[in-house]
Amino acid sequence: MGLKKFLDLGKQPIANGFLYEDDKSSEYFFNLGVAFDGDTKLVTQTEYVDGDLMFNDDYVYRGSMSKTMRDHFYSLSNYLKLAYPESKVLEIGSNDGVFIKNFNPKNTVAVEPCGNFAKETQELGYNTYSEFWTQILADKINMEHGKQDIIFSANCICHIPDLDQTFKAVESLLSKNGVFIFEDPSLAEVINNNSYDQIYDEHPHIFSVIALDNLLRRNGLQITRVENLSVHGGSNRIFAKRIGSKIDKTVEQNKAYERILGLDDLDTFKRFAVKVEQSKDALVRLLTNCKKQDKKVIAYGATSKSTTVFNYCGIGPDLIECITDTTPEKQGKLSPGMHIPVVAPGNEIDRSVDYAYLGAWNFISEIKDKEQEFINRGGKFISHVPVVKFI
Ligand code: DWN
Repeated sequence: MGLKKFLDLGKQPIANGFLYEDDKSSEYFFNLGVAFDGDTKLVTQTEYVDGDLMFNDDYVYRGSMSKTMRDHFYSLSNYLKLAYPESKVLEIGSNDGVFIKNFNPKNTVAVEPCGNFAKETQELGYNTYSEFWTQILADKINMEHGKQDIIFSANCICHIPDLDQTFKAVESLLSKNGVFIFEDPSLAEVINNNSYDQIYDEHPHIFSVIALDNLLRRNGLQITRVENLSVHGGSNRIFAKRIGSKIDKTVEQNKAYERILGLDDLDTFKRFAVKVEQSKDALVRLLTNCKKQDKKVIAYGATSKSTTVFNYCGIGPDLIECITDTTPEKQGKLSPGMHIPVVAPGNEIDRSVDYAYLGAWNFISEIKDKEQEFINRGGKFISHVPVVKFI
């Protein structure tokens, strides 16, 4: 059956390519098409962006910027230390160390292609390889540090175009009873929430458990457990081991649920594409009405996700005045493609703001807790997930 394109999100920039005024003329764009592979059931992009354009020494996304994610990785680390004591731990895509910092550097290896973040963990004493994950790197780590008992990766495996090479390299570096644990956004939740904004250059694939098991199995691994997580709008934590290991019931439960949703069927994605277009129309209509009523609208969280939404919907500074974001590396720059100014948030949302579009809708509880004053004075959030609405 091969690859069938079902969605066109148009011309898109590098999702984390925040830029200065002077850089506008050299901004890079690509066509964001999304397809279904009838053979493996993988949802993937029609064109992959070169890794060096996205993950380099200027990378700006810091995993440690939200309390939700700091807590998430802290509790996972505690669990892993108890469940797999004395293990050698390798992390693929260690970012600013938000996960690996919970471990003793002695028994860890970190892999992070973005040099700015690799330097941070290296300086803290963690063996950090500032390279992309490849078989060559896995062989080098094997020579220098030996086989690994836990290979962990959060929000990174779905960033890598070549999954066969990725999984083969993992399999080659795992110790005999080693476990590969990785978490990424769940395709089931993307379909349930109409969260098409999970798709951008850095996410060449959105994984179902069905597709992952097909891909892992042809590379000597199989899924042994699946945990459904609430983070990042709904993610799956996949536990994989060598073929022949014990499989628990969560694997078949998740696959059965995905079959009910139709994640193994192209028609499901064709229906999703129609809903995505309806979401775009509704969001533009709502923001245009706000503008007509002279309301001040900002965005909250200069996310990769909002890059997809703003560029797909054609939302620029005429509809959204600015974006607030806590990440120092994004502040003072313009958002990719649509060039909305990114500013540092004050202690609370400015009193002149009527509405705040939630670029970081995945952190809604944390944000609501912080922004009680805005809510109490009648300020409203806007989200397109799962449907366009005021909150
Ligand atoms: O996989 C990826 C995920 C995990 O993170 C990457 N490819 C890139 C990135 O995607 P994102 O930018 O959509 O992620 P977040 O975690 O939704 O980004 C939240 C943004 O919002 C950060 O820039 C921090 C900011 N923020 C804020 O300004 N105030 C977040 C919170 C909670 C806040 O209160």
